[in-house]
Amino acid sequence: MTFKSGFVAILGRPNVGKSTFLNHVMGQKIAIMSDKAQTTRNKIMGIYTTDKEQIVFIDTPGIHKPKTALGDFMVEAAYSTLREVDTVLFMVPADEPRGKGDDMIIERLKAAKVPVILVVNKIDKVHPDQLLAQIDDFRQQMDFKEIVPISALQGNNVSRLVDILSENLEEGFQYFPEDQITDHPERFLASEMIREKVLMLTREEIPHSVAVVVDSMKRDEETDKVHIRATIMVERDSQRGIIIGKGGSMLKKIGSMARRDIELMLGDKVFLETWVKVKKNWRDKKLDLADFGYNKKEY
Ligand SMILES: Nc1nc2c(ncn2[C@@H]2O[C@H](COP(=O)(O)OP(=O)(O)OP(=O)(O)O)[C@@H](O)[C@H]2O)c(=O)[nH]1
Ligand SMILES: [Mg+2]
Repeated sequence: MTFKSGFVAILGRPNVGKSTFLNHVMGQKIAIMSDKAQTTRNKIMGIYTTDKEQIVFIDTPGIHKPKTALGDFMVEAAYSTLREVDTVLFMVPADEPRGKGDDMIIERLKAAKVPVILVVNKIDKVHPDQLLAQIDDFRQQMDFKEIVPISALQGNNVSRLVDILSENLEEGFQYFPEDQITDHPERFLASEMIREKVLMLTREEIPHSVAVVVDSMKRDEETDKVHIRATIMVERDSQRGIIIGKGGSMLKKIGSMARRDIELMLGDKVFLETWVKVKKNWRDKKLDLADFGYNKKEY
């Protein structure tokens, strides 16, 4: 039997459920998720391997009209996958009409000449009639290889979509060892899990203004725990106050929720130490962006 493999990008507007889909397929949290738009900021691989195939999914930042250098980085990172993959999953929500953002993406997809599967997500939120109208509308915009309605949250039809991808794979290498699930190191995943808790617990401009950097991560022989030191970057003093909270209560909550997730990922006890630092307007400063993991060379 020949081994088959391929690269598949997941593209779409912010908040449509791309990372939720990736995590459902992988059966674990690789990409953080939230109800805030623009949660994902880097390309993140989810490497799905069986004894006969390897599908390398690439989760991408939601495509939007960028207003900062960070936004530019995110959108370019998403579009850069068009040059790297065999198939694109273009994800749209079932419960929102096609908008300018979708049209912009469709133009780029047409130009890229990569097979595109339309994935209509969040079908749990609509009546079947609305789903059919949505499919009809998108079908008229471009030629899709397939159209697959799913609920990434509840898992409906997700395995059907993976089957369709499998059927279309071509003979190829096993690019990654079978036990490798992503391309990012554990310290990146740890920093993301801390950022996810900030997104979960804060509102308005704070989720967008936060970056998290893991300064060190090493096993402490005395306590037999992984000791992680991380810094939460914000853009203003007032944001620093909110993240720390009354008597440090907010930071404590962020830390203990993140620690539980990181322990689950590492399968190890963790001691997490968090600091909050102000870096004025870091989202528009090239050097800061690179320091915080948003480096163009590392798409
Ligand atoms: N009801 C419902 N909600 C969903 C579904 N899939 C995702 N969501 C919710 O939609 C929100 C956004 O999910 P994400 O997976 O973070 O979306 P994303 O497309 O990765 O967003 P960005 O990273 O910002 O581009 C979260 O609150 C999810 O729980 C679904 O099938 N049904
Ligand atoms: Mg995402």
